[in-house]
Amino acid sequence: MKSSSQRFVSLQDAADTLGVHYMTAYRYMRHGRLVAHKEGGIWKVAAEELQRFQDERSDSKEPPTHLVRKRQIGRAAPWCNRLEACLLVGDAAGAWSVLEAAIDSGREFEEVYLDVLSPAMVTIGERWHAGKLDVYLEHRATVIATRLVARLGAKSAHRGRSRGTVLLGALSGELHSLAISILADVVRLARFEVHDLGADLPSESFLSAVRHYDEILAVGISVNSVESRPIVSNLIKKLRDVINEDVWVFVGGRAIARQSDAHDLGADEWALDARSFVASLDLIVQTRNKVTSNKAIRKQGSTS
Ligand code: B12
Repeated sequence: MKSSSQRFVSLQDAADTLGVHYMTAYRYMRHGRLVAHKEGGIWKVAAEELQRFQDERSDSKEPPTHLVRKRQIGRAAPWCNRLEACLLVGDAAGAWSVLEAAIDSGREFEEVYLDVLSPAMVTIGERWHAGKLDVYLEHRATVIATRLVARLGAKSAHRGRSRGTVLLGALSGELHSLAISILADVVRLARFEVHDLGADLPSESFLSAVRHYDEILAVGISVNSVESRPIVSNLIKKLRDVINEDVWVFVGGRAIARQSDAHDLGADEWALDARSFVASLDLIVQTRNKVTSNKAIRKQGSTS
């Protein structure tokens, strides 16, 4: 609860005080470690809260990011293990009950997608890859997971003003549509309007879709096999002719390991996973809002 006597600083100032990048402070906030609220489109942190965060950090030396992530997944691990067991025996009803129980126990939808369902699929994939699972077991698990995503999407959907339109898809030869659906839902949870074009889409159809929508904020292309890179790079070249300069082109997926891979393909940005993708989209929106309000202030100044 805010009280009028409290002093607030912007998230950027909080990041400077903590000696971290803005995006890091932003992640602290998104993960609930630093409490902030939005005021006039800008994230604000109470001075007291910043002090508490600093004290906590100096008590326990900040763990490296990969440990923080492990700890989060750790919280969801029991659900993830139970879900994986249901997926492996083809128990669709049991799998849904696990997700419902995780939600009832207070797990956020984002956690359910990313720390319960996704790691269960990753482990199943690893075991299949290692030859420890027959391929039909992986296929059956994927079919159930796809149905779970449909149910989760319906349960977590919210109405309200969209913060921007995002188009997601993968090109011909790329079959990993489940990853795109999960990504799409997590981005929707952050109040963006997402058009999920699915996988295995011919480049020309991808371009038609992009032409169809007005005012796109970002286009995201999922790339899981290295062989797809040439057609992705080709598509991005063509995309530049049909989108405005301020539309962001992202690539992600298992065949894109770093930012330089994205730049080599002609994309503007890369995101490792759904959380960092949402963080980047948030930043884009924030920067746009800032520019728009600065313009408005300048306009007001020149007319008064
Ligand atoms: C299910 C599955 C399939 C299904 C897909 C069905 C479907 N409808 O999606 C089927 C059976 C078709 C399949 C086929 C293949 N698969 Co497969 N598959 C998987 C599996 C088990 C799960 C995928 C999944 O949904 N994961 C959960 C999602 C949420 O995680 P994610 O993929 O990492 O996605 C996140 C990020 O990558 C990122 N992201 C993804 N796209 C984008 C896009 C943008 C713009 C951004 C910003 C971020 C982003 O955000 C997502 C959410 O956080 C994975 C195992 C794994 N480790 O994931 C293997 C896996 C992806 N497959 C693999 C392979 C090798 C194959 C095959 C080549 C196997 C074969 N020999 O036939 C074929 C290729 C088919 C093709 N041409 O595309 C490898 C990929 C290896 C690599 N590139 O590193 C994996 C990792 C298995 C393994 N351990 O080896 N597969």
